[in-house]
Amino acid sequence: MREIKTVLICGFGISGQAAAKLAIAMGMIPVIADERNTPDHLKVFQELQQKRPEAKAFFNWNGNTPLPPCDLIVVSPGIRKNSALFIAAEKMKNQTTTMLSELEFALKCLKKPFAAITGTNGKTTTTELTTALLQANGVRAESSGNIGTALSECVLRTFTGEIDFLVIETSSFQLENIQTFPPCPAAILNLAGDHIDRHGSMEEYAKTKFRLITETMSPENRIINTSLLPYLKKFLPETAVTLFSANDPSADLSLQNEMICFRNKVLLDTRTTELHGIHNIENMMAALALLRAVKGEMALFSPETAQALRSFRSSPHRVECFAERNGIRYINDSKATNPHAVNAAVQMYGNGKNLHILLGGLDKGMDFHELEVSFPAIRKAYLFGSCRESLQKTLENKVEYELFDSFQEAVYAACSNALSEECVMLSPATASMDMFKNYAERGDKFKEFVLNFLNTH
Ligand code: UMA
Repeated sequence: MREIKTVLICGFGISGQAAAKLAIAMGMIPVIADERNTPDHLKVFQELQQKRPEAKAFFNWNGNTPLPPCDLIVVSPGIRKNSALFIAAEKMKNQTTTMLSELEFALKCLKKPFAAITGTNGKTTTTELTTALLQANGVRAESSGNIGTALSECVLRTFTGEIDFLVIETSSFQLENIQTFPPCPAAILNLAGDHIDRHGSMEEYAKTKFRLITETMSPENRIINTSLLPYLKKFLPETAVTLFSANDPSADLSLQNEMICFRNKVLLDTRTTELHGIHNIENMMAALALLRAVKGEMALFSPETAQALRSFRSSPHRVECFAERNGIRYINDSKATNPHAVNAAVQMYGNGKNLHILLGGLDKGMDFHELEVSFPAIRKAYLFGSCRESLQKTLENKVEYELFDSFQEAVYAACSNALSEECVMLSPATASMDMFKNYAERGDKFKEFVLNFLNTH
């Protein structure tokens, strides 16, 4: 990177705080702008100032205070292009001041190899699984990015020699401001309607995700699900890729008689793993394709790989069956923030009309009609959150439903109505931020309310 003295960091959440620490480690002076001011912001900023007294912060920034000149602008992923902060930062761009997303800034500072994963659903599981497979094959790998630890934070840890390889979960928000993603083993898992409010259309959203795959990469490094071939044809025609699919027997990684195969050679009996459902089989295939890209084909067949796949458990909040009482199963799928993810969970647990499903949250402008394939499995839907009325319109005359102002009341109602052989499932189809800090807090609250109910009834 050319010599940079001052870096303006827009947004001081997980990404901005990590980017500021990385900037100091790179010898730069961070200047922070954030439209909020919290005790955490102040505490972290004071720690930064101890290391770099020239650091400055503009908290509660509201557009009235001019931002000081800088050599580089680093933007956090949550900052939209139409926000006051983004617009002000963009005006500062000129021949000597460039603008990078936090992810791109961190990538420019990274000197170790890495792989990247994107898609609408399954990113976190595939990222964790790829890391586990690489670790099992002797690579000191770590997961980072949208998964919750900013890439800048992990890049800092590569400086101390703790990590040799990064597996990066990348979101469309993080890819939006990246012009060219550096070539690396990269997988696009699937694409379904999500974040359309931010990207404007499905086509724009897909285009953003496809920034991960470039012409300069080798076919082993370009990994996509067969279902994405129409997008590939549109964005990168005539480009060879590695394909994976549970529904396409001709894909490089395919499913045959419940066995994951690589070009017809059996790799794994899916019944011996703890990851259930077609979506998880495809997550395993993508992780295996990434392992092949990093360590070569032999690694696919190593006993360590098979052992790592069998012992892998996904993290909480992803179709997590956390309680079973009187024949009723309780499933926390708070991570399902779009209809495509809900449909995958319903495919796993739906059996006749057996689901009491909690749906609702923040409206991201998505099309809930995609949920219709799940309707036959729903006994009753419990609608909560700010998008409950748009969900109501989709369900009207098709599925029994009830509207709730309080999340706790919705959970209690589902628990009281469920009978033996049925499931109470939180698989909300949308983001949590209207009522909760994040999907993890929503999932934790769901589990707390269910367990309270079970202990008192
Ligand atoms: N802020 C402003 N002005 C704005 C918007 C935000 O000042 O217009 C400030 C806020 O006051 C806050 C900070 O910016 O202090 C927040 O920045 P941010 O929204 O970029 O969030 P981070 O805390 O940096 O977390 C981000 C990702 N969040 C988003 O993309 C919204 C986290 O993904 C990610 O784990 C983290 O970086 C580390 O890489 C979360 C997410 O919801 C889990 N991702 C979406 C998803 O998975 O669907 C994309």
